[in-house]
Amino acid sequence: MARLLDELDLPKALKHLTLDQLQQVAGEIREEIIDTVSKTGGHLASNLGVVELALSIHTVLDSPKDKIIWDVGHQSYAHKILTGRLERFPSLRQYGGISGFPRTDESPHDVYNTGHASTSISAALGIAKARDLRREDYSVLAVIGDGSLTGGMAFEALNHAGQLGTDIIVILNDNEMSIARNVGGLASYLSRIRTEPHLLRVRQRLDQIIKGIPIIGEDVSESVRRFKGSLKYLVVPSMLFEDLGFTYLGPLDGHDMPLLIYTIQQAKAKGGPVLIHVVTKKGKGYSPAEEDPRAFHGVSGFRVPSGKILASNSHKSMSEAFGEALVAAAAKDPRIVAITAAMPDGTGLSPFMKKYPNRFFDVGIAEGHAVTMAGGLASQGFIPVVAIYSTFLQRSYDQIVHDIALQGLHVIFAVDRAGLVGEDGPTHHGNLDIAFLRSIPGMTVMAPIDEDELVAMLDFALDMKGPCALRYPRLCAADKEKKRECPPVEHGKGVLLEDGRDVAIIALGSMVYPSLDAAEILKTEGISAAVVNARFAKPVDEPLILEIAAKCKKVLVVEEASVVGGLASEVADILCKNVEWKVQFAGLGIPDDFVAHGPRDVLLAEYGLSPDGIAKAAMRLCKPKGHVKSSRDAVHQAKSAVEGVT
Ligand SMILES: Cc1ncc(C[n+]2csc(CCOP(=O)(O)OP(=O)(O)O)c2C)c(N)n1
Repeated sequence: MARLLDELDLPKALKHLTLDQLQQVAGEIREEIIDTVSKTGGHLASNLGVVELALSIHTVLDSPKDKIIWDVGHQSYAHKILTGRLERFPSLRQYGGISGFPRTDESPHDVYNTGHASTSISAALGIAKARDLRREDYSVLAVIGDGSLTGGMAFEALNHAGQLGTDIIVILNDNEMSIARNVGGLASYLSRIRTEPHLLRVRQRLDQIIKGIPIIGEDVSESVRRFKGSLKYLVVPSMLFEDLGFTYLGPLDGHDMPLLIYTIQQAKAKGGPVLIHVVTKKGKGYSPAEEDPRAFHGVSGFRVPSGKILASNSHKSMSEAFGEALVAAAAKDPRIVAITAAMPDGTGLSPFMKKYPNRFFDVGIAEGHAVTMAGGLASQGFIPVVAIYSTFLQRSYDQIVHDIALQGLHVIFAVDRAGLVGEDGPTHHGNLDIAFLRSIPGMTVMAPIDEDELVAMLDFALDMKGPCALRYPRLCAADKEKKRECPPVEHGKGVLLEDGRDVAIIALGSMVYPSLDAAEILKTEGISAAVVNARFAKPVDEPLILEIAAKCKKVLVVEEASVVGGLASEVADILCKNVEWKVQFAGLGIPDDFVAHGPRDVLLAEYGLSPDGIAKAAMRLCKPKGHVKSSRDAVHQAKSAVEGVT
């Protein structure tokens, strides 16, 4: 049977559908999402939970004239399907395909790029004020999850919106989950609202009212006029949101489209800041995801009938190795405590959480608070280990500077997902950490080449004084037969792995094994390459660099990080200070640009951060004017395996 989804002129046509037709479209969208994400990977459970919500919003609003902002944006798949991207949907998160997050350059219906949590209300408020200043007339609506509402910025925006009093609709999508179960006083507060008997009665009364009115179009507007007085049934006085200056409507069943459509209409008619609290089921409509929304929050591929998740890689991840090592260290030292900002699974801290619940803190999506809380613990003699993805650590820059480094506090930052993360794309790549951490006085920055070195570096960091960051990607596995010994870690000391005459490759962290492979390729070209494992991005091993540069006269620095402010710039500084040798130098890293989404190995190859690319860069140094023979084209070689999803 032909799908309605293929026939309708969306999103406009939604306004003319019956409830049965809307429900049919909801089912078709769910199937499309499940089918696609099973192949491409992505944020399955969050998206299945908001299908009715997206349909209801687009039924009432008139996008792109009306502006819809999806917080984090990981739940925007139904919105994408409804706004002209059905055909391209199978290319979700693929290289050259559509993004897994809203992108203004992808569609006029995506009015604001998102990817990091808790930004939607601020952005919506800015857009609403722009509308007011120009005396224009459109609705602005932000959808934010209960997890993302734990981020401080969301509260800052709620606080300000209440003061400004402008027309803005915030839909709080409450599914009781962040990635893991949502945490904190706010989560308990929402849970109380959901279950309060008085409110249950209000909802029953409201259901009766809604059942009596037609679903959409003019009829609803008419009903809204008739039921203007009924708004009081939706308003619960003296609540947090009311006190902040919002009209609060809810809590509502977020899968009940007539109720949602009616309430969004009501919110539009009411004006001022309105918060609609909807309760949804994460993973709705696909039982494996309903049963385990945590596992299906972000998945690689899976088999649709059974729900069996296909492992993206059999190697132990760096995150797991870190988590296990921290548990072992904590057994020996009771001062060790661990902090995550809503990512216990992704950062590998779940075993620590289970083993040492009293020494483990999930602070919610609150990276700034996580860091300063670590500072407080460190000031009292504890050794906090804060595990945060590189991209989200950007949120806590001032806290690292002001609350940790300035006071010389011993806090360890486990900077996971450093470098290119793959399919999640530019909002999630972690290529700036070296640049922003290196510039902080007193900071030590290390990058391990594999799990063994990560464990050795963690032990070293735990014994150190002062702030220290370890940065690593999720996977950094070397084939067993290629695996290098891990000599003891010494502060600011690198390791010469391969001696050579013609060119020195100074590699950091994840780029060390590819550089060793590059040295093999170079051998076949008759070039003898030295390979240094830099280990430290700060302090850098100046004596070793000078020694190897003096010998080879050509230096190539390779790092999976931005070339601006990275290790290469530090090495260039060192070499410049020693002008008596004429050293030829090149840096290979991530260019000064935002990197698109796609498989990590494809992206790395695109920037020359593959064995072949590194070898080519080294050859360019050695044979600057000559023809550089390519052993193979790494971009086309790269597999398109799906990497992890945050
Ligand atoms: C600043 C920041 N920290 C962490 C994350 C990782 N992250 C992505 S989605 C998510 C949970 C969001 O929960 P919620 O808003 O309730 O949405 P749900 O997936 O439950 O619908 C987290 C922690 C992020 N995107 N941004």
